Amino acid sequence: MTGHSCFLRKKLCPSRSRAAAAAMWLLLALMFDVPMLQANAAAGAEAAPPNIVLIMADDLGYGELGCYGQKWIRTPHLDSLARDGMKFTSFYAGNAVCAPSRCCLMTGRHGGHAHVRNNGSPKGTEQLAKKYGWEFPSQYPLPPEEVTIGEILKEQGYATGAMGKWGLGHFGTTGDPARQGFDLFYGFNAQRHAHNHYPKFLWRNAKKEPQPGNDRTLHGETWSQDQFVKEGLEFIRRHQKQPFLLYLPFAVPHLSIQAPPAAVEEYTGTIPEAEYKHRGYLEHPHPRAGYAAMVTEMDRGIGQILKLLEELDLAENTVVFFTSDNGPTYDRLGGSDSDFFESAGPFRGRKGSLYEGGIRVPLLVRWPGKIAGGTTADMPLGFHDLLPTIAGLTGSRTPEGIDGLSFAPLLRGAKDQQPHEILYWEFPAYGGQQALRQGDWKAIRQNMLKKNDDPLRIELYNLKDDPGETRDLAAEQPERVRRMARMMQEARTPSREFPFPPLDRLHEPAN
Ligand SMILES: [Ca+2]
Repeated sequence: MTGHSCFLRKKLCPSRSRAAAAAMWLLLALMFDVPMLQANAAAGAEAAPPNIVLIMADDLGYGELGCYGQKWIRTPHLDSLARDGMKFTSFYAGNAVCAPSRCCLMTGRHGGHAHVRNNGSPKGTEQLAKKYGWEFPSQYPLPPEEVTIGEILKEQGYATGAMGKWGLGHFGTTGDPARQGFDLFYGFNAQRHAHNHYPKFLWRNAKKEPQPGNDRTLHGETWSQDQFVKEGLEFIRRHQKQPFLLYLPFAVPHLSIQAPPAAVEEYTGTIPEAEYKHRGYLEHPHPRAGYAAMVTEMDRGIGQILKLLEELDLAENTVVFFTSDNGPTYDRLGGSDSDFFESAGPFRGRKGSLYEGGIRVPLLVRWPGKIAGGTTADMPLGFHDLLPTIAGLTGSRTPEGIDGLSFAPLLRGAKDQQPHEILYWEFPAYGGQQALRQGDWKAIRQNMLKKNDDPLRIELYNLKDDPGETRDLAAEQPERVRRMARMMQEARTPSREFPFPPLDRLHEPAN
């Protein structure tokens, strides 16, 4: 297991001074031809690098925001981000479930090179749990050599805070948020801890903080998501005079369905409920209303963050991102109802699937005065692009060897944004899947780890003509299938921690 000595081996660049950061930012702003900043430079004013607010929902589908066509669930503040910023219609999560997706987000690597490729805990977690008093098994820790968004901004003199669900390694491991660039972490470290939104405690860095009136049943007094907003507001106030990164990975609308009663009541009269057979997670008396309430209450919290940015006169110099870590839940698990809400929009598949519904997610980006409001971008991009993009916007370094690209030029309205040649995913779970997108074409393999006569069989879809992935064109396009199979293999390196036998065998030298 990784320990403190490992962390010490991690190469951290010396922190640059604030003045140097500002000078670097100014140079970058000039290079990017930002008129207002040029004016500042001409006047000798010191332009400050922008703050970054990176908000992520958990298991929120492509179709669950008003600005993406949602009919039942109200999301007025997130809709305002679309109106005032850029909305992306072909943006992809790093993977089909939480931990591997978050790894891509944090490190700029796609699923074929990411260190974490599945949920779950590594060997030795039980002993560590005893030693540190954890109550929930944690996920595979990010290793020390991975460079995160937190680290590149911390090096630039940013204050860095994360409030919400982490899922990339517990305290005492190399995945500890404090060892991955975050000065302050507040929330759920382990994913299972977040399966109840009225927890008995939340972590403030490595210290447990009791949550008043909560006993981890269906109801409580202190809704964890409101706590994240409260901490986020406090973090912004505390760091308003310096550049900051606020990472807000909410743990909703992931199950269990739990929301403050007043928020649920807003929906009990308008959303009809239906009979269903409950399984998994806690049972809510009004599951559809409760689900909608989780999203709307999160939206209300995001509204408070946006309001504070205005009040402190920080909105103009803050880039706000909103996205989700994977698609919506399936089969009425825990009372969720993705069919009723059309949570995945027009797409096939749900959480856990590499069909579009499991990985295509909303992305909204707002930066007043820099990003034109009400614009839409359809270029295929993904989680691994957020690190280099944030680096591009802030003048931070981009670690070498990552898979992502900066779409900062696209945000600024450039017409010559460099596109990806391919997007790639692999997921050794939910049957075992692999997928690759090239232009409008999508190749996908399913059930690779099940009993399967041909685990390498590829389905081929044209997403432009058939966004719902209903017509498999593989038999009609054998040459394209062969090409894409080759690209799939070239896009990955095998992982010791996350073996994927039918794919790993392809990397072994032929006898
Ligand atoms: Ca998730």
